[in-house]
Amino acid sequence: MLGAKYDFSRDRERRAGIDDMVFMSKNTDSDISHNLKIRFDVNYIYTYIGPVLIAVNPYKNVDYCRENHMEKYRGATQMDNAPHIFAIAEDMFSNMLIDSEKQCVIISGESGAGKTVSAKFIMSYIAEVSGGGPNVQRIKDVILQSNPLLEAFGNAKTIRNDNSSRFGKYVEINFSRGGEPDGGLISNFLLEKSRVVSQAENERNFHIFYQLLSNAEFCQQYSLSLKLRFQYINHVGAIKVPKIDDAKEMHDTQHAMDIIGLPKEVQHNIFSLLAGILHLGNVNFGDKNNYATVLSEQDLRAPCAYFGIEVDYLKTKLISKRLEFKEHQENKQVEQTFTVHKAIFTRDALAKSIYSRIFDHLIQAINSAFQTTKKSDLSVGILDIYGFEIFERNSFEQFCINYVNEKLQQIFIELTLKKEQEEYKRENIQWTPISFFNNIVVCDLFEAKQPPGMFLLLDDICASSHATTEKVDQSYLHKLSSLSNQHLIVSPPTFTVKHYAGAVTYHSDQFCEKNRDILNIDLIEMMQSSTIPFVKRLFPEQTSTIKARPTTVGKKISSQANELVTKLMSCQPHYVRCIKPNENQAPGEWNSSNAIEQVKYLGLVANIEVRKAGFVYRREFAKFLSRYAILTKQTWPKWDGKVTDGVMHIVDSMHLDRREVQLGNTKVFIKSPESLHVLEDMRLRKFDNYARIIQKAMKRF
Ligand code: AD9
Ligand code: MG
Repeated sequence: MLGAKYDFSRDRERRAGIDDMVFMSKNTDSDISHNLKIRFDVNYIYTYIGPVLIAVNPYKNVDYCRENHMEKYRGATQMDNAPHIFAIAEDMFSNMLIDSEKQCVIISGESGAGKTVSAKFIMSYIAEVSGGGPNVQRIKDVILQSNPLLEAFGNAKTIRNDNSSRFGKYVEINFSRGGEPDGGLISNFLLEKSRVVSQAENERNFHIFYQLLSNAEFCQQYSLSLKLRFQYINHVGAIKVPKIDDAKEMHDTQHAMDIIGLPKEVQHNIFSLLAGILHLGNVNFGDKNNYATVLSEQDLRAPCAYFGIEVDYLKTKLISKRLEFKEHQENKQVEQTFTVHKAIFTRDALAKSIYSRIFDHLIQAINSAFQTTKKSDLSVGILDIYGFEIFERNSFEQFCINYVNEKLQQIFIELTLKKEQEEYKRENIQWTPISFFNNIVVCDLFEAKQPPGMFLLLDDICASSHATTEKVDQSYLHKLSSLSNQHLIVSPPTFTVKHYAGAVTYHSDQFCEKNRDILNIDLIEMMQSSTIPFVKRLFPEQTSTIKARPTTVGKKISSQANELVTKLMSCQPHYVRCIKPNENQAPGEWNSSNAIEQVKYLGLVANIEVRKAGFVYRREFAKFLSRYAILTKQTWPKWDGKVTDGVMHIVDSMHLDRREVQLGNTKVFIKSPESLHVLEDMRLRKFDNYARIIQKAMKRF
């Protein structure tokens, strides 16, 4: 059903509200929210602003997102159907093939707004419509099965979302010239590993722990039981989540591990390390004259067995570390015993490190299952990261997460608002400028080099200070107050950043510890002494070459975010902006003030205005010509004259209003979607005719 023309009477959803908000007569924040509500009330969640898709979370399964609805979008243009996530996926896939351009989709919205679900719809659609063959099917399986696997280890129940992503990921799927997936790459960002050792009230640890505990066989094998009190999971009272079937998900996780190609032995290694982490969390410390002691040696047995290390080794290294010094020109060593606070910190650092290394191992395993060897210039990238977060108490994790969201908003502004306007200027197109809030000032506040932004100031403090952590965090606040920036207010012990999505107050305690994030060398060496080869492999570093000033979390996240920006900027971008209709994860409930708030900070009004005043379509002359060459005899298969004459020949032959089209210096601009529709429609019809002629000709042979 190539390019089936949209049938108005068939889709009742199209009768409600306006499906491209560029055509609304009034477009304040509340008009936009109202239009989304009207559609939501008739159970339709998708709406466009030009090419940008707004997706409202329905908190229930809707029939038009099922697989059997994909066919309708295949080969169709955005205008052929009601707005849909599959139309965005189709657009990416077909643009990639037709224009030979890399594509990416940036999915944004606050926690629980539906980003991960949207990302999965896009992946499923692309897997469904792209080419076949056994090896291709294997790649598709890896793409699809990477989701349950990474969600088991990287998602958790938070108060905002029962399945909240606690890491960010960018999935690139590479294609052959014929449109068959032939590899891929997943990049991950900043797993919130502090969750392994503690969670806020009514939140859970990562799903995988509960999945393990839900399985009787595993419980027996790894000495686990829900009745046992594991400090790393049970102290906040959110063990079972009504909507999550941990036992079933354990099954899915194992299936995904099989598909990714993780050998059973490695799966066993991973599960026993997870059990080891839970048991490690139950090792407690006593205080003897301000020095820590391990309370019960018995508690060390289980973690040591699962980590493959000696009980005495762990016992010593949880409560002390080796100090090297020079005396009379000689190198000497002593064991320095920790306080109870430091011993707990050390135990937790070990647990977090093992967990995050397992997570990285899974990412590597997925990437090697993709077996990408060649660099591809045809790819589709899908960005799904944790959404903007405002909790009652916000710490370093929210600081990093919100920074990344700030960067994504910046790309959106750069590409859809600023770039668009700059392009009109550069191309000499007639145009009325629109004003909008540019959050680059907030990005600079985080990552500027000169004068140093908040990340660099934190690094300086971390590197220079040997004082107690409390003092360090205080001096960070002091340094922050020296920054004069209207988006930052310091009021110890907190500071507030005015983000594009609202003001967030951060508690500075543990900022330094969390930013340093180093595992002491003794612990690395201890893990390297493991009798289990897999454990050794997780700790491959040469301890003798570990730098004096290792990379901090802040440095890592800002360089990752900037690399990501560069990558995204090299693709043709698509956007899905997700909106959460209520705070209760409830179907059918619309909270207007929340929705208006999101519409406001997503900048949808400016988005509509820029779009309205601008042009829905722009392409380099040659690309336009090659896409629509089939429309006229003179341009098909090749136009011999000047490229702009060829463009205008097509425009005139299709009887487009000349006021609809402007030729810039290098690109052709088309004002309204209707004109574009005429071109697309004709193009598909011609291809259909062609296909029929070829089919007929084939039959004759
Ligand atoms: V977070 O930043 O990772 O905390 P997301 O990813 O934005 O967040 P997610 O996609 O996980 O949110 O959606 C939250 C829940 O809403 C899902 O688990 C689904 O139960 C529900 N949801 C979201 N979108 C849809 C949808 N299109 N159809 C059905 C949906 N349910
Ligand atoms: Mg998510």
